[in-house]
Amino acid sequence: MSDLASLAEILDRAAHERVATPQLTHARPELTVEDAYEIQRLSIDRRLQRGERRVGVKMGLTSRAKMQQVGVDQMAWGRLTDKMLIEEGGSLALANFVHPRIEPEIAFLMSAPLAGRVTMAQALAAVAAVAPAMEVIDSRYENFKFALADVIADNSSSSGFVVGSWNDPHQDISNLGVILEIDGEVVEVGSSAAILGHPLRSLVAAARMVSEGGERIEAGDIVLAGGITAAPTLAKGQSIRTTVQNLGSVSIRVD
Ligand code: OOG
Ligand code: MG
Repeated sequence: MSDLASLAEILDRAAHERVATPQLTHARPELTVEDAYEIQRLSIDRRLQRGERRVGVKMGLTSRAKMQQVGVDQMAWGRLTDKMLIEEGGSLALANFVHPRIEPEIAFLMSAPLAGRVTMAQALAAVAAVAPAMEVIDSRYENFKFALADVIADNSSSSGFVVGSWNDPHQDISNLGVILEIDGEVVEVGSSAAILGHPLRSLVAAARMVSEGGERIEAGDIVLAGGITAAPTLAKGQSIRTTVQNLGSVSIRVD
């Protein structure tokens, strides 16, 4: 097994066994961003070999609130599989995660592939629908602490996501109010503008970054644009809801 494949196995096992692992860069400070994306690819390949199906991609660290929370100030992307999808209104079993957090997001459903350098208009033309969404992030690293290469290798912390009703994308989504409620109490407020000034910019960045990784966004893919606010830690018994102005709400329970 190659060196990067053995690091991929460590992360895959940490996710599978729900046991946090030391940051890779502690022992391997020389790991590059390129190495990290290769580790991510190899670790997701292990899941695909177990029968999971790729359903899209997620962008991360596209808002200042998120960058500040985790102390990493560059965008990263990750892969979404069908096993990570939580049914809207459904529940998440805390026992399946290490130390999960939740964040309000906006999801795009793609009607056409998107790759390389594209304009915002080209990106929009490839979108079938837009929805309120939430991502469950669950760093496989101890204390939820990581450097850029660590988090990329760890599929940008992605471990679950839930998508609300799909809406017509031909509307102004540049500055929609967003609230995150836990048990009916508002815990975070923000705007879709927190995502790079406009959520479509995240899709533009995703097209470029995924292409640099040798893949592309496909028709039928779901693309998560990135957390809008800081992400609170989940606890058993909570009811979580995100509402995005004009797009609707999406909710889950924590069991
Ligand atoms: C890194 C992943 C960030 C987002 O939406 O910004 C992310 C993390 O916070 O663990 O998913
Ligand atoms: Mg996210």
